[in-house]
Amino acid sequence: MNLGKTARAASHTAKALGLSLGSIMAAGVMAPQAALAAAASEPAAAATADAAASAGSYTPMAPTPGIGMPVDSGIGFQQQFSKLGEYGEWIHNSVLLPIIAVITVFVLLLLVVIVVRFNRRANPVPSKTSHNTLLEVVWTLVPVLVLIGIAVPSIDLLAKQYKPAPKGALTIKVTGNQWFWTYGYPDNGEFEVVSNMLNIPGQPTINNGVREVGSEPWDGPSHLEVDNRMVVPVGEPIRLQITASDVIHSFAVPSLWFKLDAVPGRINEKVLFVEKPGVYYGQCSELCGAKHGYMPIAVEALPRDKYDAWVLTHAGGKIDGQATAASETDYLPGEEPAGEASEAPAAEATAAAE
Ligand SMILES: [Cu+2]
Repeated sequence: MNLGKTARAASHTAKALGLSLGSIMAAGVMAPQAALAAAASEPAAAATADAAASAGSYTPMAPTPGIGMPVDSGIGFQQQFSKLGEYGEWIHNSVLLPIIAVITVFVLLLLVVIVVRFNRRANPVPSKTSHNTLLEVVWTLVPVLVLIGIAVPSIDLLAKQYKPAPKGALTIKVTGNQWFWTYGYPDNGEFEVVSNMLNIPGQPTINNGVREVGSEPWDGPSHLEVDNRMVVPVGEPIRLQITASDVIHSFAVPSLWFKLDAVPGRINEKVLFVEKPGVYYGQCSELCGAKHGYMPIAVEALPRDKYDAWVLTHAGGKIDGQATAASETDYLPGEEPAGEASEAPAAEATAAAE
C-alpha cells in the first residue's frame, strides 16, 4: 500500500471532519498507521475517528486526597487554587483573625479588671465619674480606624471578584437543575455535559442509570463525585455564565473561591480561574428542594492540550478560534482586562492621525 497516498487521503478526511491529524496522533490516541487507516476508511470515518478520539485521548483525572475537597476535622478554608482565593485567605488569616483575636483578648482583660478592681466589696463608696473626654475620643476613633483597615482589602477583594472576563476568554454556561448540573460549551461546538451525582453503594438509588461511586479508579469521595465532570482549561480566565432551569441553585466550589447564584431567567457571570491541574469539588449552595444535597459539582482542570482532547471526545466538539486563548497575564487582579487594554493603541493611532 502506498503510505504517502494514504496519509494524504487520511489528512483530507480528517480535515473534512474538522480534526487535525497531528492533534489526534499527538494526543497518543493510537499508532500513526492505525490512525491513518481509521481516518481513511470511508464512510464510517467520522464515527471511527470520534470513537478513536474518545478511546484513549482522555481519561478522567484521579483527585488528590484532601485537595479540592473537605477534610476530616477541617476548620479553616480549603487550600486555595486561584489568585483571588489566596488573596481572600490572606485577608482572613492575616488581617481579620489577628484583629478579632486582639479585640477579644482586650475586651476579656477589661472585663477581668472590672470584676476584680471595681466590685462592690473593693469600692464601698462608688465613684461618681461619668465622663472622660480623652477616653471617649479614643474609643470612638480606634474602632473607626480598625473598620477602615478592614474595609480597604475587603472592598478591593469584592471589586476584583466581579471584574469581567477579558475578551477571548473561554465561555462555559452552567445551568442548575433539580437536581443536577449541565455544562454548555458554546466556544467548543455547543455540546452540553449533563452531570449527575454517583450513587452510593448500599444506599437508596439517587440517580437511576448512574453508576456507583468507587466503580472507576478516578472516583473521588461519595456525595461529591459525578458521572460527567465539568472540565476546564487550567491557567486561563474562564467566563462562567450561570443560570437555572427551575428554582434558584448556587454554583459553589470552595477551593476555587467561587460561589454564584444560579437564578432562572437570568444569567450571572463571573470569572473562574484555576492555577493548577486537579479535581475540585463543590456543592449546590442554595436550598433547592428535596435532593439539594445530591447535586455536587466536580471541576476537572486540565492543561490546554488535554482539555482540547477532552473536547474532541464529544459529538460536535471542536477547537475553534481559541488559538489566542486569554492567558493568565490578561487577568491579573487589579489590572484592566486585556480587551480594554488592546483598544488603547487604536485610540493613539487615531489621535496621531488628527
Ligand atoms: Cu440546587
